[in-house]
Formats: sequence, C-alpha cells, structure tokens
Amino acid sequence: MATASAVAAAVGTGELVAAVVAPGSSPFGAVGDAVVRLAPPWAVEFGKSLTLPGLAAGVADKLALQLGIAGLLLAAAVIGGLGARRRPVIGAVVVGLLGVLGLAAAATSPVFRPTQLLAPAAALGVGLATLGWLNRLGRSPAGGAKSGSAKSGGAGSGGVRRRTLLRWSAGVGLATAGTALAGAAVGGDVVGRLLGSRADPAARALAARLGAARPATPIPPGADFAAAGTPPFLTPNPDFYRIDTALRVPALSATDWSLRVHGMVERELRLDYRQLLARPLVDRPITLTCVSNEVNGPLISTAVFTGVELAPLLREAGPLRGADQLLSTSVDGWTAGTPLDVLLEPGRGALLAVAMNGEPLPAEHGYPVRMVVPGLYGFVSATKWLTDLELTTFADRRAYWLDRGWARTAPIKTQSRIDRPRGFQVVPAGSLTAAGIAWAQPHGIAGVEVRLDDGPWQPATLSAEVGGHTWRMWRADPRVAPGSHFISCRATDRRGRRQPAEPAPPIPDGAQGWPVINFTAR
Ligand SMILES: Nc1nc2c(c(=O)[nH]1)N[C@H]1C(S)=C(S)[C@@H](COP(=O)(O)O)O[C@H]1N2
Ligand SMILES: [Mo]
Repeated sequence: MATASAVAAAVGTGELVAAVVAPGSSPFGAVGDAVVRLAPPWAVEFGKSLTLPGLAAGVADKLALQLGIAGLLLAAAVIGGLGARRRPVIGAVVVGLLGVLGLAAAATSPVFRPTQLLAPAAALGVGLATLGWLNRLGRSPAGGAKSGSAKSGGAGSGGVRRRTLLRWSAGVGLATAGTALAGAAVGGDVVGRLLGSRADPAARALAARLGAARPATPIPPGADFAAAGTPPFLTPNPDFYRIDTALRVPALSATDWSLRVHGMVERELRLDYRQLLARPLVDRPITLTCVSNEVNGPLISTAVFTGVELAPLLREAGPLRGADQLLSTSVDGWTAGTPLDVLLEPGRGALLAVAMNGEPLPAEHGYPVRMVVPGLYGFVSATKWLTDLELTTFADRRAYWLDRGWARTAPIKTQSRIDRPRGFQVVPAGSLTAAGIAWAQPHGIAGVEVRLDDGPWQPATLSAEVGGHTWRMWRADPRVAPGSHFISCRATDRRGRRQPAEPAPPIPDGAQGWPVINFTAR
C-alpha cells in the first residue's frame, strides 16, 4: 500500500509540475513518446490498425498505449508493494526505477530541453519521500498514537498502526490520483486546444477572416451518396482520420510560430504567421490518404484546406541545382521527404495549410501550419506542426519512415472501398444498395465497376466530379436472391489505369487489391 501510494504521489507530482513549469513535459507522456520511438515498426503498424467505435480513425492507438502504460505502472506498484512486505527496500527500488525511467524518457526526447527534467525529478523525489514517510509511520509507535495507542497497548498496537497506515496511504493515494488527473488535464490536450484555436489572437484573426464573406468552394450537389451509405463528401473535422507519432498533441502558438526555408537555396527565407497570411490564401478540396490504410480501411478523409501556395515560395527561395528533396520537419522532430519536382509541377497545388473546412487547423491536424500535397501519401508530404523546410537531396537526408521500411516516393495508388453493405450484414433480398468511394489523386476517377458473386462486372453510377485531388463516390443497385453473396469493386483512373486485382500489403508503398464484402440476403 505504501509503495502504491508513493507511485501515485510521484505520478501526480510529475503531471502537476509538468503542467506548471514546462507544459508538454509530463513524465507519463514522455514515457509514451519513448515507447513510440523505440517500438519495432510492426508494433507501430499494429497500433495504427486499432479502431474503436466513436473515435476518429487513428485515435484508438494512442488511448491503448496510454492505458497500457497506466496498467504497467499499476502492476509495478502492486509488485513493489508485495515485495516491500518481505524487504522494505524493494519498494524504494521500484519507485526509484520508475523515476529513472521517466528521466531517461525525457532526456532522450528528440525535442529535449533541460527544463523537461524538472517534472520527472520532482516525481522521483516526492515518490521516495512519500515512501519513506509512510514506512516510518508504519514502524513508529507514534504513528498510531492519535487513533488508538491510549486504549490498546502492547499486542494490539500493531493492528492499530497498520490500520492507521492503511488510512494514511489510501488518503495519500486518492489525493495524488486527483492531483494527477487535474495536472494532466491542465497540462495536456486541454491547454493545447485552448492555446490552439481560442486563446491565440493570431488564430482568432484568421477565424474572423475565414468567416468573412468569401466565395464558397463549389462542392456540387450530388458529390456524395451519403443517403446510400458513403461518407459525406467533406469529412467533418472531428471525424477526420488522424495519424501521427505524437502521443501528446504539440501545443504551438501561431503568434510565436515561424518557418525557416533553407538548405540548397539561393536565399534563405524566414516567415512568421503574419507574413505567411499576408500572402494570397486559396481554398482547395483535397483528399488526404494514409499509406497504412488497408484495402477497405478508414484512413482517408477529405477537407477544404485553406492555405498558401508552396511552389511560389520555394521558387522565391530559389532551389539550387541538384536539390531533389524537400525535407519538412515538425516541432517534435518528425520529418517527411517530398520530391521537389512533384512540388514544382504545374497544377500540383501543394499548400502550406492554415485552415481546414473553414476553421483554423485543429491542434490534432497540425495547428498552426501544415503541409498538404495532393496525390502523395501523408507520410511523404503532409507534415503537421510544421516549423522547418530544408531543400536537400534524397542521398543526404533520410526522412522518419524511410528508416522504418517505407518507400522513398509514394504516389497514391488508384483504389476503391465498399461502404455498403457492411461485412456480414443481413439485407432484404431484392434490390441491394451498394455504395462506396474511389480515389486516384491527383488524376481523378473515370469509372468504377461492381461485381456480384462471380457475375459480370457492371459499371457503377458515379457522383458529381469535384476534381482529381479528391475522392469520388459510387453506387450500384444490383438485384440479389436470398442466400449468401459477395460483392467487389474496382476503379479506373483518368489515365485509364485500372486498380490491380493482386493484393499487396500497405508496407512499403500502399495497399492494393479489389475489396470484397460478404453479406447475406433474406
Ligand atoms: N508532425 C507529424 N506530421 C505528420 C505525421 C506525423 O507523425 N507527425 N504523420 C503523417 C501521416 S503518416 C499522415 S497519413 C498524415 C495524417 O494527417 P491527419 O492526421 O491530419 O489526417 O499526417 C502526416 N503528418
Ligand atoms: Mo500515413
């Protein structure tokens, strides 16, 4: 009990000190980040594949990791407590090891600053002090004095002392658990979100500008078949899939933000948020796609991104001969490598985005500035919390996922997905409603075909076309007899290339294959 309480006191102190002196330095979060850094690629992939109903795709992995760490902490506290009954020093060893783990996780962070050691150091100190104090309380007769030593001397006092110790330990444990929660709430995502869009004057100004009368982006009626089971054409921000290695959403302030464009350039550029927004803002509907998306998977969403054209900015900096990669870095040290020729292609339309669906970027999606490049998977192009652009070569610099087995260049593959019927759904026999999405950014979708069981491929009806940079919806209404069936689909892009049948896993450059759904008609 004393060990468990000391661990709780340590965690609570760590979160509280982090929230007060160095936001974002929570030892709990630092350990989570270290796990993400050190985890083998297959474990990260497994994590990304987790989904939970009610959560946007890509959020469940973070929840699972945090619960896992909490569970391990609890296990360490219980084991330490049991061990301490035999040999009291074991409790101190467990508390000490956890403290050192917190310090090590903070010290090895790619964005290490010395102030980040304060929280784990305070946690370690308070944990050991609490343990020492509770142990003394349990040993000394004085500890039980107030509650009962007057009545029961001798043999009875041991039991009374233990009860007093239990009560103190439970009190300390509860109090610190409360502190931990409050500290984490203040220091964690809550502050990030408040700093993000509301408290930041720069973001308020942007929100006002976005709200002012501007020509709306034309999304034609009939751009989706939501009534037939497809997603809406534009994904609401809270439902937009999320994929990143940031266990804690970086809390950046637009007012303090600046971007450096440097490396193999004629002239280095530096822009703050105000200078960025002084450039023309464009609205562009873009479908973002994750390379980790399985066939029929959820890691794809569409928004109208608002931002500044990237290509003219790069031309202003003046890339030197030989530069072939734009290495973009986020505030937490993550990197993406984008082919320079793709960024400079006419009509590619890469953006430094500041807003999404008419709102300043949500913290989870890269506030205050992120990159978006139509037609490339996110891991080679869509850097969130962007702070640095370096012109370099692929030979010189290797981006984050390249060292973890993923491809260097990753154009989006022509693919499609079945949204209705759902797998193993039971539907009425007769006319079936089948619907889904297809995508082939930046080329666009020319056609989708649907096949029921082993029947012939039939053309599906396509939704109104918005452009090559976004997904396109399809629907079909084949007749189905009672019994079990399967349905599949395949897309053809505007270059005339058909989605291949041969299955391929997401690693190294994106999943491929025709989606198939089994269902039953009654
Ligand atoms: N800073 C940072 N940016 C990042 C990532 C990341 O891990 N860190 N992940 C990338 C990947 S793999 C994808 S698919 C997109 C997802 O963007 P979203 O979370 O806004 O949907 O962000 C990209 N940008
Ligand atoms: Mo991704």
